[in-house]
Amino acid sequence: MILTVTLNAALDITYRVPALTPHASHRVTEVTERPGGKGLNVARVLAALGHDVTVTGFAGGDTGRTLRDHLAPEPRITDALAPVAGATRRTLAVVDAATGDTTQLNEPGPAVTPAEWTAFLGAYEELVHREGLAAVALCGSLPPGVPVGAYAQLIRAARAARVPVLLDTSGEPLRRGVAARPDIVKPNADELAELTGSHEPAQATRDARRRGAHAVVASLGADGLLAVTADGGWRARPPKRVRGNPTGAGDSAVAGLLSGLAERLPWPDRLARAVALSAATVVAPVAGEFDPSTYSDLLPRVAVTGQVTAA
Ligand code: TA6
Repeated sequence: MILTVTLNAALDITYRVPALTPHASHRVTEVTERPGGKGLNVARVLAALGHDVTVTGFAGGDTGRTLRDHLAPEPRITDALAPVAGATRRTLAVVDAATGDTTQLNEPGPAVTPAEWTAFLGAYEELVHREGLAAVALCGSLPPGVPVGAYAQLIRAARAARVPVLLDTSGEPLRRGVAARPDIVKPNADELAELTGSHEPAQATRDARRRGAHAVVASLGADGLLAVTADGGWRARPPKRVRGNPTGAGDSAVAGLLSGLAERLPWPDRLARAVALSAATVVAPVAGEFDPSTYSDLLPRVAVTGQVTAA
């Protein structure tokens, strides 16, 4: 079983419009509504790969209820979301059908009270000590009221329970989380530059690892992944560029890394899976889903090459 944590869960709304023009009114041609926030997207991809997943974080209000209703029929996903008095946020992705470009608008999320946070911590402690837990993923932004060092705290609890933990967040929660020594951290190029001050991905990835993470896997968008780990360094590149909606591509990369970890695959195989899943998500219309035929077509063609990792 894999546990994903989405403290700032969301109801992801995707609008498709023929062409997005500033200052114009638009007819929406297609609407989709899915459980979202990064850890929930990761969970749905893991479930599609055949893994059992427990999801936690916060859910509240009508949006929280709708989100949980969407999760209920998923046979491999167990809902362990904690209650919050405020309403779960919505995120809006507007896809321009003409160009394929996506504009993303994310609400801040419900205010979490100190009592709600304390109750969550108790439930999380119990979850990380469950028999058979293979890995924990901590994903996404923090809702208002949750302490900025929250991920560092959750990483320490997972490590104390001897469960591998992956972190995917940004800003100060990422900085503090990395210092708490997660097993894997997966920043994108902007998050990595903000963390280290370096815009050179190879140097920034090594620097992020020196700050405490055991392995750093940087997602470089259409250029694939760059990994620096205790076992070596690798570059994984997709065989071709795919066009589509990149929302959730990073979440699918996380699902690839976690599933590979749970299945004890060597690093190059985990990275190939992460890159192929990520590209197959760009082709799918919404985050948290991927196109299976694109995935199986790309997987054997991802190029994984060793990299020199010395500073
Ligand atoms: O990665 C895509 C996505 O997970 C969307 O589904 C949306 O819910 C959003 O990102 C949440 O990201 P945030 O960083 O605001 O927690």
